[in-house]
Amino acid sequence: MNVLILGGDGYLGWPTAMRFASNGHQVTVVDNYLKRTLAKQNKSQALIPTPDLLERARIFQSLTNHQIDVIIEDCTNPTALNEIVQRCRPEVLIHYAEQPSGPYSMRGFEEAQVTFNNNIHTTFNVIWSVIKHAPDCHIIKLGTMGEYGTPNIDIEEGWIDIHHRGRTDKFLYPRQGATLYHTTKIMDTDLLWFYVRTYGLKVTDLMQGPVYGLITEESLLDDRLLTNFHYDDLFGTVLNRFIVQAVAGIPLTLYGSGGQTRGFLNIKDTLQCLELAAAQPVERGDLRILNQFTEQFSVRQLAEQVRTAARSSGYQTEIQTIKNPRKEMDSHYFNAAHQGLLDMGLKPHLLTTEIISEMISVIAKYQDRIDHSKVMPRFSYS
Ligand code: USQ
Repeated sequence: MNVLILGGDGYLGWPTAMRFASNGHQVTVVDNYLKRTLAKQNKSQALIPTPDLLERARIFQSLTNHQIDVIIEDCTNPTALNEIVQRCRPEVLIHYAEQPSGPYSMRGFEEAQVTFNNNIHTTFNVIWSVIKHAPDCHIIKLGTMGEYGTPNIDIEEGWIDIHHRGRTDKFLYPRQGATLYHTTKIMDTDLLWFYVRTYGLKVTDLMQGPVYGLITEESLLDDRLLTNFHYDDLFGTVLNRFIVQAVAGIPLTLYGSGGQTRGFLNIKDTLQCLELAAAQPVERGDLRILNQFTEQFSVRQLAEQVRTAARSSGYQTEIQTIKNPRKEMDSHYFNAAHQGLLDMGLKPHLLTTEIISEMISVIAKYQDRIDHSKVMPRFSYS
């Protein structure tokens, strides 16, 4: 397949590019280094030094003979994106090119504006470039479980039947994000659904939970192929943060009561999900929504699991409850369906002491680079 990956420099984009190239697909990645730039501006650089995309593609090719074409471009520029899609004529377009941090999007006007402009304009441009130049292309869009929020009822997989005054219809499941970032993802889904209905696009929207991990089959070839791994308060996801904290001897930062429950998955399973979605495309005029996680935990359960694993690896880890810097429910009902990807063939890598210990051993190699000043929340909007 001819696969175009937008956001190919990111935490998920680069491992996805390597996986699709390893599987023999023709892969082009596009990125404008927005995340690297924001991370630098916010003193939130990744733990592991990662060469730029051109260099990583060169290293990957020298080790595997698989080519990844790199384009440095801003997807909010419609002319540029149009040209790329016209030239590549992708059969699959994977859209990761978004500002991915909830806390960053809540920091102030400028951060909100960057998030809003980047995410909404990129999705809009993706839609129009596909309509114009590759109408049969399957768009795979990374959404988030946070689009649903934490409602006091079961979360379905994208859709819900509503019975009202004796009549029934099917609608998008109600959504309510807890940050502007999550809200932009809701707006993306609305845009995609509108254009699927009116122009017959082919779209899979993946509602992904927080991802953890950094090891993939391809990263094992060379540490320079490891992903951009963040552990700071803005760009680090919770389990990745806890593991870095354990290695650095910092008590695990449990926000509030720690009852926040989410659906989590290993980065290895993100790659599997993308492979499955691409191999099983939808028909024109279909919006398929899949809930992309493998198991749900409260953050307190996660902290306890990390503490146990870290202690077995010789780290004297403690858990510290701190005032929640975010505005979110930290004690709530959460029960989300996630059968779709399992039915498509997903074989989950569940969270075990071994998986945490494996992560600890990679992170320990870089422990001198852990900057303690980036770990505690640097601002609050609660
Ligand atoms: N949390 C802590 N301690 C920490 C960091 C986080 O208790 O040190 C808590 C947060 O308060 C939150 C939960 O852990 O309740 C998850 O936080 P997170 O930073 O791992 O995840 P979140 O901000 O929701 O965003 C991440 C990704 C985002 C993705 C989302 C999926 O950054 O791109 O869309 O996970 S989901 O959470 O399902 O919306």
